[in-house]
Amino acid sequence: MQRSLSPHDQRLALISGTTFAVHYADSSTARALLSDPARWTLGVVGYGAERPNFMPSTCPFVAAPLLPATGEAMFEIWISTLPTRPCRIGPVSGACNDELVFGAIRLEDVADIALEDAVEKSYLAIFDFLEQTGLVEPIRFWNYLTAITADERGVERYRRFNIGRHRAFSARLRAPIPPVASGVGGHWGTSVIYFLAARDAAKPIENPRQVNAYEYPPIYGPSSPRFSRASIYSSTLTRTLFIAGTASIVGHETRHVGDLAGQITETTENLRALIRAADQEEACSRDDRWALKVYLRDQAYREPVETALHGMFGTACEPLYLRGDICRSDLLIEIEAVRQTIAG
Ligand code: 3EB
Repeated sequence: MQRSLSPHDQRLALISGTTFAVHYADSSTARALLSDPARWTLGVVGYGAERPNFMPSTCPFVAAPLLPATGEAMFEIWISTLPTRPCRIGPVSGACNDELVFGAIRLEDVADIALEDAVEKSYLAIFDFLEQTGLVEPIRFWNYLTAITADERGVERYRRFNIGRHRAFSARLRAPIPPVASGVGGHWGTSVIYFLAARDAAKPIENPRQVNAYEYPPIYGPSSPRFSRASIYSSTLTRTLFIAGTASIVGHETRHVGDLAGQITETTENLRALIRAADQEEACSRDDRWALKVYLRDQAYREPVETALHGMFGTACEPLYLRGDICRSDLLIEIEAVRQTIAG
């Protein structure tokens, strides 16, 4: 059951049409968003930026180890039209309203701790945080690791990451299907995990063109990657489609190795397939608001991706372009999306 909003909160939510939204913003837009009295902040992620001085110290902030592909510092801002309150439990900090919580943790990613142990410990802390906030259904995880495909004492770091995530999910995740996630490598600062969770669970959507990642064969590592590729989260006023894992994979195999144009086409096909699958579950409206985030192994890939996305989404959508290593070294790009529709 969803809790109903107070008349005041309902009015505020209706002004913006949603109870939450994500904005990808440069510094001046971020400053304006954060000072808007009709909006509260769930959390902010900085790309190529530490906490900016215009941000109140109570505002949850985490610096991602990924740099913007444009050079200029960028911010991912999770806004709420309902009042939020900061939450901090152990090493996890964030903010919540009555239906949604944002949280982030910096990994203890140091040489004398095996990555799988740091990841398992971090996820266990996240599950503790969810229990304490009472918003126990994880909706979306972002896993940003430094040197994601590098070797760590004979085992690739992404494989170690999967082992740790698998252990924690086996112990604590209640849902049979894992939530939507991103696993991307960065080149700067500290590994982080940040997330959204809610009172009510999202409905998983899978890509008919791809093997579910949590059912990958063991050639990709001893523990399969625990994530699903899309889900629909329905809240009081909004229906949100989360899409991830659109890299150039068909079945479970990488396609178009070394061929950027081929990978872009395959990625947009994966996006389309997930949108189709979602729309079979719930009809979409014309008032959709899209937020796209693009990971590029090389910032020179930006122009052709921009052209493809322009063709698909038009000019209404301004993607956030990041330099990020997709977790298989033969994958060149990945696109994730948030689509919000006002519930009828
Ligand atoms: C893939 O589809 C590409 O490990 O959380 C995409 C999204 C990928 C999330 C994760 C990995 C993850 O297998 C990589």
